[in-house]
Amino acid sequence: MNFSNFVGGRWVPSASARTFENRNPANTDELIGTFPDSTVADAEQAIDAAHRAFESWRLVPAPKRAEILFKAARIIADRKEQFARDMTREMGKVLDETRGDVQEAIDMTYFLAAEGRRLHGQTAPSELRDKFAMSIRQPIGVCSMITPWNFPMAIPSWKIIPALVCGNTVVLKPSELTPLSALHFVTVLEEAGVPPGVVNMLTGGPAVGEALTTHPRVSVVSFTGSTAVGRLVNQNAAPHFKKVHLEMGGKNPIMIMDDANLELALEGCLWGGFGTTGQRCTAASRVIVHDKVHDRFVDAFVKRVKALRVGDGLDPAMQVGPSISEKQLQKVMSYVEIGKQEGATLACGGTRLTGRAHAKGFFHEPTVFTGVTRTMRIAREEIFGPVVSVITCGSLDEAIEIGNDVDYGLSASIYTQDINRAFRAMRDMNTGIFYVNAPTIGAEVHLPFGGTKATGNGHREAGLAALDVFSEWKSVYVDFSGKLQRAQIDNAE
Ligand code: UN1
Repeated sequence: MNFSNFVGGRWVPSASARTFENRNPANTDELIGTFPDSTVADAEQAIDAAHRAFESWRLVPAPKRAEILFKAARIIADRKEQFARDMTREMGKVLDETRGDVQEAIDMTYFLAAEGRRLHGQTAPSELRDKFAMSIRQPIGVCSMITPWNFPMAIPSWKIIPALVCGNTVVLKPSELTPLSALHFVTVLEEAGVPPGVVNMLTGGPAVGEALTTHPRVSVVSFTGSTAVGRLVNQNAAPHFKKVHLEMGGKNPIMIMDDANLELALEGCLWGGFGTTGQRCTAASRVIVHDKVHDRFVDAFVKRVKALRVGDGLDPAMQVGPSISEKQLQKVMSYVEIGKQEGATLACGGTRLTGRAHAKGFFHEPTVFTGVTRTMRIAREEIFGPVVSVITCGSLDEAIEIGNDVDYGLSASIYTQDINRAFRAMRDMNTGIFYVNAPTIGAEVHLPFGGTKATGNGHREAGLAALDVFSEWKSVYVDFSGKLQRAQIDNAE
């Protein structure tokens, strides 16, 4: 199947006529489709279309914009199963998880579409007589969005829906590894009645990304991906003072105290560490365990990790899918080597799976390193694969210190029965998301999502915080006194 770009309300090939292939990471014999390998000229056309559409879309009453989005949510809900299956085929994660990904897009669409009847500003008394004061949100213009492959429908929804409800227009470049799920989402928006040019999508590589982050007509750039690329995005966008939202890496710890419910902690570490094959920015890639329970925890954890079933995500018996690509798998394998060389103990896993069921995909054994120290690269760098590093600690203070001692600050969690410890950790972990007695993954759509330090640049998506990325405040003063009144002067005593 040959898929197209969506520009100005029409499905069109790239002007280059070049395409690239999208293949199933669980079985590379399966071609999902070919997609346009777009050029800078294609990106310019999409930006122009979005720029033209902005003038009319911004004037559509927000509740009307919202009606279209509600309809889109209903259509996605109707097609959830098909979209989930296609997502597993192109991305690899197991069906339960791709259903969750589609559900997250539905939830986000309902949640933020409802803002069409709110988009609250403030009214405040004026310091002057016969004068009215208020603030309102205004749309900004063309928003470009660069989205990753690990949440191929959810993350485009996190960006597109708040942008649209606020009255902006969109140019989306999804990851080249998962364009089909983004295309499904955009197709639904078209079907629901989003007018031509309001949402545009084009597939392609870094040249398109560069155009979307440098073009003078783009006002907002929202990017989710690696910290290295996020830095480039920020630099590209700086000369024109674009508003930039960045959501980047993580090295998220689960802290297990000596009073923890160990069975619960085990389940959390399995899900947080190996769910989505460890390919979440929120993945629990570090487990910091109190030394009093360390051995007991590790024994049970390793047993359970060895029992995880790795394979094609369409098979309901499987719990862990493939890595997304050969390149990503190579990265995982190189970190396994790094861990060994650094002197960590390989407690289980560590090898690519190449048997008959795995030979055509990018499968790797779920891997646990123990005896990891906080200075090791496997304890500090984002691996984005099925590798968990276990570190010991002697106290809550030490766990928090180790937990915070990385460049990233996305998510963290603690397992303890002691409410005082839980609250101290909640206060002292320098992250954007924190969990008590739950793993580091599992954020819900109606709360802000994002992180501190090298994870982000101070913005949040999801929750009402998403509106702040895609709107600007306008403060409005209406003087109905009929005379010149000077603030700070005419009302001074
Ligand atoms: C990501 O980690 O890349 O909180 C996104 C979660 C999901 C979203 C994760 N709702 O785990």
